[in-house]
Amino acid sequence: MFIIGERINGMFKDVAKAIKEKDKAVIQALALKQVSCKANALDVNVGPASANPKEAMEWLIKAIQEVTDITLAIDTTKQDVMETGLSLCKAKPIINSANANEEKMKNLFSLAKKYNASIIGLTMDKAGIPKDSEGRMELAMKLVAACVEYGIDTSELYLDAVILPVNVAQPHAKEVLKTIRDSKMLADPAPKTVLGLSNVSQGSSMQYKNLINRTFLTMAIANGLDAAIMDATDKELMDSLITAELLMEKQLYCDSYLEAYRKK
Ligand code: THG
Repeated sequence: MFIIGERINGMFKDVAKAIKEKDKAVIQALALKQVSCKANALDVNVGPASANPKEAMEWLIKAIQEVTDITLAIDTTKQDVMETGLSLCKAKPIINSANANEEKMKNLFSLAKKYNASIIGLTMDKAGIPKDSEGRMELAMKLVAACVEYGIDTSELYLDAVILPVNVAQPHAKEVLKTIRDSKMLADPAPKTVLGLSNVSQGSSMQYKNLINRTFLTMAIANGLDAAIMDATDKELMDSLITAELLMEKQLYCDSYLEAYRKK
């Protein structure tokens, strides 16, 4: 599993405050903690309330790269913020995200080519998120076609079937799982699959959020999920991930497999 740490996101109060007060230490500690918990990349999102998102993105990336050269997933809906972010990355970046809207695909697949970036493609368009896997697959096909059109290897595409909060969109979870399974057949090499895992528990009762996240992650891994934007610092979530991968024969069994994974 390719783990993209979700914590550097202005949606979180501590991050929003650190951006506002230009408190680098808070961001750098979050970056290092996620890396030590085995994140393979870090999502970077200035959050909805940022007054100057371009400046905030630049500040975040510079702060992070003072302490680690890890892969960054630039998480923004704004084209200029995206390009600023991509231009600053030391490692090969990830665009988070494109969707199946024509204009958006044109802009973001061009940027992926220009910056040699991987690209997350959401199975949504101007009409929103389809209610079933068939609708999601139609949009996934458009994203795969855009790879071909812009000369991007289909293995660089991470299809995101967009999981919605289970408390308000319960029928979607099983459709997302089916989309993950079916996505593999769209191209050779197969596109990868990713989820913004914590969406699934947003708005659910606090006492069940972590349980919902780790149960859904386990199910998604059983259906072939390749990557997740998730809380790598959640120990029980990581234990579930490692165990699910073990049972899918993605890790070699040994009696102390959790410790062995963390030592790698
Ligand atoms: N797909 C892609 N990118 C994404 C998402 C996605 N980026 C953003 C988001 N979704 C993934 N990141 C998060 C981060 C936090 C939460 C959900 C998704 C979250 N936070 C808690 C809440 O809102 O209840 C806690 C917030 C807090 O503690 O303040 O749920 O789907 N490609």
